[in-house]
Amino acid sequence: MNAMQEAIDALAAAERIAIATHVGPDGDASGSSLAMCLMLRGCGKDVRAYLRQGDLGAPAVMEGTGLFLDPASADFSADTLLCLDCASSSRIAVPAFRDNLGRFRVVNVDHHESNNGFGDVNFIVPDASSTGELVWQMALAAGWKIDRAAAEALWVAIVTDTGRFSYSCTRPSTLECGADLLRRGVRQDFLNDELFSQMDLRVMRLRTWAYESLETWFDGRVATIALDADAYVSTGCKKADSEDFVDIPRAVRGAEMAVFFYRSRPDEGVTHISVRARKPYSAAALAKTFGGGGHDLAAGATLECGVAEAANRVRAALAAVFNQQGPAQGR
Ligand SMILES: [Mn+2]
Repeated sequence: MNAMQEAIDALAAAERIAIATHVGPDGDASGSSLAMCLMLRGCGKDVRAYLRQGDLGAPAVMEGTGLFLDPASADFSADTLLCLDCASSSRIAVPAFRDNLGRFRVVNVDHHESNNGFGDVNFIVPDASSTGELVWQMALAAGWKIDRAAAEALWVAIVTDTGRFSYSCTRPSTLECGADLLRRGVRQDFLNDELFSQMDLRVMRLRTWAYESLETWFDGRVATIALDADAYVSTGCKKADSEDFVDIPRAVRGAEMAVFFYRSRPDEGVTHISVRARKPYSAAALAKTFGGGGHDLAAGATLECGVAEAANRVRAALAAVFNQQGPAQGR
């Protein structure tokens, strides 16, 4: 029997289902969790989905997020635990569940290549665009009713993980999924505007700090930004607010590699780097130099020093790659 059918059967056999996703939930995590909660309730199941309301961010616009329960209130009354978009059990955002997986039948649905198959039933498709697309496939195969609210939750999941159907993970099946969701009444203009075209003023203020810090190295082949704790403190922002800021240096035309240096709290004695690279350069190779990791296109690491020193070290490491010396360009 195939993995998807096994997962469907496990949910069909369940009476009481707890749904959990990863810490720091993104749109795929919250959207696939909400869609599953709505659809399985539609099948008459007793379903509890755990996700802190305060962690939702822009996806809070989805209809039905009031269903999400505080992870601190989670108990062990469910017979089945459905983990969504969760690459490892240590990432589960319900602390009580992490070390007690044995108390449930665990159904693990995910698209992370690194997923170690911690479930009793595992439906893992590494080249799927998103967990949301896998949930949609399950819904069609199982015959679960996808009402507009569920379709919109799946839309949020998929547009988040595919960058609005633009990243390389977008496949023909992803667009077929999008088309099917639109036919179910998804208000894509409203949702996309809420998710992508609006930003808190404090985050926009932090962005201006980031733009101010922009530098290019090696004749513009490397672009960087750097934010120290004072930028976060003075704008009232957190680390999570700057998750996509590496796209700022990456957007500099001619940049083959982009690096974002940041230290988000005054008491943090380290500097994080987020790295992006265009072929044939490898972000992971640079990150590994500093004990980090990731993929060729995107990687990260943490350096045991301040922001300025981190920039010096990274620049020295990149000098070997870009085979050039000399003073910084720009700035
Ligand atoms: Mn995902």
